[in-house]
Amino acid sequence: MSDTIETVIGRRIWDSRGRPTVEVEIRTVAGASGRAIAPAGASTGSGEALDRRDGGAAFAGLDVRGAVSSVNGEIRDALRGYPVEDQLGVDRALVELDGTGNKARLGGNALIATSMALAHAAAASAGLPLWRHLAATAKPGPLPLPEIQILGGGAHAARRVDVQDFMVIAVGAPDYPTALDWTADVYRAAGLILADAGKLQGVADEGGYWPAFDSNEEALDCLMRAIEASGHAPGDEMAIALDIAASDFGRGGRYTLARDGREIDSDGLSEMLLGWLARYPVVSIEDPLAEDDADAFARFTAAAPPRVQVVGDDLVTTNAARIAHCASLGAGNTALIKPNQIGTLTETWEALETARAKGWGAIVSARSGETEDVTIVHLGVGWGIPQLKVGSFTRSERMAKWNEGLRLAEQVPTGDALPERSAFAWGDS
Ligand code: 2PG
Ligand code: MG
Repeated sequence: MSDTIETVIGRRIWDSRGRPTVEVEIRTVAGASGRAIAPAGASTGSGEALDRRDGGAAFAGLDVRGAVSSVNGEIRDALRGYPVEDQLGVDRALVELDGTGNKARLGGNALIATSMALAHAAAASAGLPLWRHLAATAKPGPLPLPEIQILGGGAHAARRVDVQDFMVIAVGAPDYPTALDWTADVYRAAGLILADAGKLQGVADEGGYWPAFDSNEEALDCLMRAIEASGHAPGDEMAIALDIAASDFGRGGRYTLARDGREIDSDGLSEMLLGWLARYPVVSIEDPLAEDDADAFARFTAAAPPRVQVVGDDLVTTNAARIAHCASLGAGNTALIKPNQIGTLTETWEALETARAKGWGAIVSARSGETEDVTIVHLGVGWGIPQLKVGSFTRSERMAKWNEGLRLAEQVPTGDALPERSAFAWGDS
């Protein structure tokens, strides 16, 4: 007989920005339990499931007592007695119980923590690691290729530079541990370069250096110098990835570049970014245009060199219908997959499957507000998602995830191997 949900416990805990967040623990009748924590974005897309906050004076209105009460009330009452392995049924029940289009009533944070906790509880009940339990619906992949932040800007660093994430991808690394080793080299080199130049301001929300630069290009040049100083060949071994997060500084086809002190239109922004793609070894660029600028996004995708993957984050918000729509426009060729953008694991899976059916690449991603929760690493491995984006190479909420990958490498049949080149939406770099 199958194991069933005995109880659901909501708990108010704290994230990496020192803000309250929702943890959910699910216990089964047979004595298994699973736990998961909702992350939180800062540069959120308008199509995301609502991260429900209390408002009011406490913690700048960001408390989550309402969402936690919903878990300990309505959600607990609705889920008691469900078979623990019925992820689809439970996720459907959660969506119906909420009853809104964007999970606003119960809260996307309450729902995703519950949905992920169920997967953990089901894995525990079956005596399996989470990645193996998830792999029931997919071929467990190799370890995903890390995309790691070196410099942080945009909404994560008080807009010191416009671009949000300056990252590296160890495209030439033979395996997952080596990709981390090489990134550690670049991270260290960047720190020394910034300190020498007197340009180190602190660390941004995801742990990347927060540089005191006066232009986006200065940040790109610093990243290039760090790659060179690390001894890993720019382009062949260590490539650049950018998250422009353009929805944060543009709307209605107008973009304000705070650091460069000018306003430009969609074509102007595209031209500037295409110039960077021509001058620097970039293989991935995320949200180059704003979420309300899908036609320009499509023109940019067509104009970008074939070696560059064009990633939709705010544009598609882990939403199968939005991914299908953007694919039909040719806006982007890779989906960022963030479970809390959509609110349940089942809908996250649907977004991934839609991306795959459309021939898109996929990157599973953390948020800028994170915790010790490592569920997304198991999703990456269990569902065979070829890339993983977690933030920088410092701070425990980030390292917990990179380190979980090292542990999973000991368990998966493919060991520490990385995906074949054909798994990426970029060509030869
Ligand atoms: C993004 C994420 C992670 P946030 O834009 O891709 O870098 O940021 O969680 O703030 O949306
Ligand atoms: Mg993004």
